[in-house]
Amino acid sequence: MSDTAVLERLSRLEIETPSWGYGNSGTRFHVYPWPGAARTVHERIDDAALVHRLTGCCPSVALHIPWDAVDDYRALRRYAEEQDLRIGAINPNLFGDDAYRLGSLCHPDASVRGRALAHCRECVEIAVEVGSSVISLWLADGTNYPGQDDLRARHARLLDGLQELYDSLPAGMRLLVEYKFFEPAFYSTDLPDWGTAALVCRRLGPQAQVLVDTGHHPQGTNVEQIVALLLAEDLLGGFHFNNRKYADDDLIVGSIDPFELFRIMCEIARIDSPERIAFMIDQSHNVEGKIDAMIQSVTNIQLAYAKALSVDEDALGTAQRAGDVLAAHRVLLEAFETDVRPLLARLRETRGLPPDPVEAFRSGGVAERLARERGTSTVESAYERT
Ligand code: LRH
Ligand code: MN
Repeated sequence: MSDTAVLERLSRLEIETPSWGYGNSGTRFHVYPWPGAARTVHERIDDAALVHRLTGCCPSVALHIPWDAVDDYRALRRYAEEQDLRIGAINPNLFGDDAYRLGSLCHPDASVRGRALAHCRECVEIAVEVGSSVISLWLADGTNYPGQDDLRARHARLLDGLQELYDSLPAGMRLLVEYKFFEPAFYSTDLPDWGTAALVCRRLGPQAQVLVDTGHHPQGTNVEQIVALLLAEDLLGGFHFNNRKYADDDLIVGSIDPFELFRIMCEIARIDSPERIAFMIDQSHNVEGKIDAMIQSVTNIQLAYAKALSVDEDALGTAQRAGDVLAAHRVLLEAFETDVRPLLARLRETRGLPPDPVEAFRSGGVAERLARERGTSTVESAYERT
């Protein structure tokens, strides 16, 4: 693909940032407060808008309910739009409530399942009010011990609950179903893998698609093959980009395995119109600054996509058809080793953006100003709350 064509495709890439990535977060061991970290939904929207101003490719922010709950969602929508920001995916929270000890939609008790469904429906209404067309659903549901519950009965409850939610979606709204192989459940998870999510989405209908969180797979999983398959089946709804070394570490995307991110983006680069895919980041920044970490994540995705778009598809096809294994592999290596940073700097300059948005933020004095204005707010970790 020519540089012009690569620039054209890159200019259409939109990455949604998560509101929860701008606040203080940590592990069950401790939450290390960051000076100037966002404390309210409005400050989280301010930071997302700043990331968009510096990168030019993050026009929407995902919300998590009730973490981002407000009384007037139309006012919140206006607040975001006044800063050229759209409100994107609405994430129901079916894990942050005492009632969900044994699950939410899969809970043995019908009244708890009803409560979970009511929350999801409330999130559909919120999505309508803020102009969002995406419900992004992850269930923490699962069990911790063999025998704790009937696994087939849980699956039946899952299908019933999701069917009722699906039936409440207005036309044009999508339900993205996110899977995860474990945690917080440590024996069985009701939505553990892409296969279960795909079966569920097929059963629900065309408004349901699979969300691939890149940190939600067992070690050694070929994530790009899952992406390729979901694309082939028109079941790929979106991504939660992050990176991990061990489990669901939620680290900066591309920070541990940039070659994996490149391989994933190669599958995306091969489709003509990736616009229907929700490219979203899902990270928590436990020991680093939130805003520059988010901008670094955005530029890492842009880098991987630019490299993927510069794969010589003709040479690759020729080598594959000839069964020349190494030649085919070397075509990919050539693209991965290509320094596309000048191309990205050019894209940014043509749009009046800083060539290196991370540096622009870090040298702009914004972090210091936010620390002065917002101070440092402490958050207790799970253990400390006991
Ligand atoms: C679960 C998950 C999910 C979010 C949460 C913040 O691990 O990936 O997408 O709800 O992180
Ligand atoms: Mn996620």
